[in-house]
Order: sequence, then C-alpha cells, then structure tokens
Amino acid sequence: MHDAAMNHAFLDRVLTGAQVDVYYHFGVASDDPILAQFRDVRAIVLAGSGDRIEAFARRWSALHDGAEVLALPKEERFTTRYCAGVLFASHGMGMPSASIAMQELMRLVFFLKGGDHAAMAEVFWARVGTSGGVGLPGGTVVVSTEGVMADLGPFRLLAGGHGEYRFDGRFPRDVAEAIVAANAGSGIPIELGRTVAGNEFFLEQFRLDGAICMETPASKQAWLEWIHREGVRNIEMEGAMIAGYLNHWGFPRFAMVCATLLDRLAGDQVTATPDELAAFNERSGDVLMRYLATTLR
Ligand code: R2B
Ligand code: URA
Repeated sequence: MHDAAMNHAFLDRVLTGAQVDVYYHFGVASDDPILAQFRDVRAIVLAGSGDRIEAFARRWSALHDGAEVLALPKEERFTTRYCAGVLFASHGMGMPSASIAMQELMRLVFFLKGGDHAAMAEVFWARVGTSGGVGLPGGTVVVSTEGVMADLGPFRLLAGGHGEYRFDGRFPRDVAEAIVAANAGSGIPIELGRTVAGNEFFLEQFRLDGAICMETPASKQAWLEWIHREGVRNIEMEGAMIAGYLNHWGFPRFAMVCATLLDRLAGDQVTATPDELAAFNERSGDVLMRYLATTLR
C-alpha cells in the first residue's frame, strides 16, 4: 500500500475518534454501531445498479448457508449490502458518480481496517458491469487488463493550479488471469482486453444515435478500429477511474468483469431483448462469483 498517497490529515483523526467520518452518500457514519459487523470485509463488489447489488447479495448468501444480509438504510444514491465478508455496493453510472462511491468506500475500508496496510491489502475489489464490445459478439465477458479514457490516455481530472491529476489504470494481470482460469470449462466466452471508460454514453463512446452527434460514420468507425488495434475489447464508463484510485492507494487485488451487450463495430443501439440482456448480465456475475468462491474462504 502507498502510505504517502493516503489522506492521513483527515483519515487518522477518524481512527482516533477526533473526527466522525460521514460517508454521506451511503448514509452511514464511522460512529454507527452497524459498522462493527463490516470489519471482516474481504471483498467489495461494485455494480452500477442497486437491483444487481441486491441480487448478488442474495446469491452470495445462498452460497453461504443463507448467511444474514445486512443493508445500509439509505438507498437514495447507492444501494449497499453486506453478507459473509463481502460488501456489495452500487456506484451509479459514470465516473463522477462512481468516484463518489470509491472515495467513500476507500475511506470506509481504511476505517474498518484501523489503517492497517496489510489488512487493507487483503481486500479484493471488483466491478461487475455491462459494456459495449469492440469486435466481440454480445454476451462475451471481458476481464479488463487496463482502463483508459476515449483518447487511450489515463483517467484525468482537472487540478487547481497543477494542470491535471493522472491515474494509472492498469488492472493487476495476475488477478485477471486467475479470473479467466477459475472459469475454464464454464462455457462462457471470456476475453482479456483493455477497456475504454467514456465520460458519456453517446459522445465519448462515438455513437451516432445521440440527441447530439458530432461524429460521422467514417470518424466513428476510424475510432473504433483504432481502439481495437490498440487492444481495446470493450467500452464502459467507470473502469479507468476505479483502477486509477485503487492503484493510487496501492491495493494489490482488483478486477473488472463486464459482459458486452452488443458489438460496437456493428452498431450503436442496444437491441438485445430483455431476456438476452438478463442472460448476458448473469454471465458477468457468474464469472466473478466463481472466482470469489475459489478465493474467499
Ligand atoms: C455500463 O453501462 C452503463 C451505461 O449504460 C454504465 O454505467 C457502464 O459503465
Ligand atoms: N455500457 C456502456 O457504457 N456502453 C455500451 O455500449 C453498453 C453498456
């Protein structure tokens, strides 16, 4: 873990009790007794929607003899469940939303583990999601090797007076490969690849079907072919930031597993039926659960 990257001026006061940390968007604070039951957290599973979080927690509970599922009461912004060592949390859509979840969850992990680096390093993080495939048929599961922005550069934010902050978007390769290995023989098509995180579903994913469109069929195709040549296999909206923030603190184990809903080389609209979409979604969940079940004792 990278101690110097942690905001000790704030975080250490929470540990000593000099400051109560309000994880505002999750509706819980560091002095809430419910958090005592979260201290043994070994994995954090993120997904965009609250319904998926609820479904994952139920599934994890069923795999653990019906272990109790705890919920944080506030669900206005994010949905959170805790069951058998795994904290499941939704992050909404896009990096502005998901960065709020990440900042508060990283603070929470620091607090729950008492600032102990070895204990923090044992926490595994994963995002399970949906994406547009690049040169892959809908229903393929992509395990990301790196999250980049639409220009294939790293996740960046404006920094007052300092230009910009930049974040290393690489996902640990050994974890990505272990997820693929844990799913050998599952029959689910899985690919390793780089992932573009667009700041927008339409413009920054070079779609031609937005209300606002600034691309032509030729410029869109050129972008898709360029990112494909550069090893990109899918496009979503959070991975570059999530990997960037986790690398910033030096978490060693994290991953992103996304089902593709369509092949962007063939079109822009998501036309799969609700049943197909549910089946695609199920696959990414299966892939992660199979890995989790083999690694979390
Ligand atoms: C994938 O799907 C969502 C947009 O439809 C977004 O959160 C993402 O990354
Ligand atoms: N999510 C995205 O961000 N893009 C897609 O094309 C599909 C799902």
